[in-house]
Amino acid sequence: MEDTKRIIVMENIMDENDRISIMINEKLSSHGFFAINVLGAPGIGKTSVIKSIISRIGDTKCYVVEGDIESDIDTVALKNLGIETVQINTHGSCHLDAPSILSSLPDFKGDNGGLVFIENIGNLVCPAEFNIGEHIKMLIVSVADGSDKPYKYPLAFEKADIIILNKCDLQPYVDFDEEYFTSGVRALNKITPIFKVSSRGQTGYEEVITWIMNRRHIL
Ligand SMILES: Nc1nc2c(ncn2[C@@H]2O[C@H](COP(=O)(O)OP(=O)(O)O)[C@@H](O)[C@H]2O)c(=O)[nH]1
Ligand SMILES: [Mg+2]
Repeated sequence: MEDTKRIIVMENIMDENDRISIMINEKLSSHGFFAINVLGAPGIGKTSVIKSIISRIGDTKCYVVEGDIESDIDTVALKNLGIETVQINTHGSCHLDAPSILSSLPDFKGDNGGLVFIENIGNLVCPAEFNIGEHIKMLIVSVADGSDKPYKYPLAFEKADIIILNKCDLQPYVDFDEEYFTSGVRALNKITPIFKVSSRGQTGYEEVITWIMNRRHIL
């Protein structure tokens, strides 16, 4: 009996989250903004990838919403680069949800469209379960963290619209089995592109930018 009640409550929370997520998505789209939900484990390079993309995106207006359990370290670093950034601290919660994004969005006054990056909490599990108004989910993984992640955390790989394989500069020094990794991804997700980059060496980003800009114009 207790178990049954728990499932119903969870469904209601998800329904409410999805309702707000649709509202956010409509607001973003009506202002010409394309939102990217950036997912990945702690330290995988989410902030580094966001910085690398924004530094190459030219005149396109960009905002970042930074999700962290505590601290504003990434927000301070992004603001120091001149990037407009809003901090959300969840104080323990392992994912961002739609209500927290709704109350943190800029008003977009005077903007003529652009990109919103939402850096989710560092975690490969819960953030994949919650829509937060995004147009696409970008999953960041790294060669330094093992090739078994698609097998262990399938939902994140199933839901990703784009996968960035970061820290490729470290590939000669780690035993990353690329074939095993790719087979694991393809068993879950036949179409999502996998882009190999190094945020340290700033390699591989041209293809990522082209893909994002094309996708932005399709949606
Ligand atoms: N060698 C190497 N280090 C990287 C790369 N990308 C990020 N890092 C380092 O990984 C650490 C975590 O990066 P960060 O972007 O803060 O990860 P986040 O916690 O996912 O946002 C930092 O010390 C970065 O300098 C990369 O492509 N190569
Ligand atoms: Mg970060």
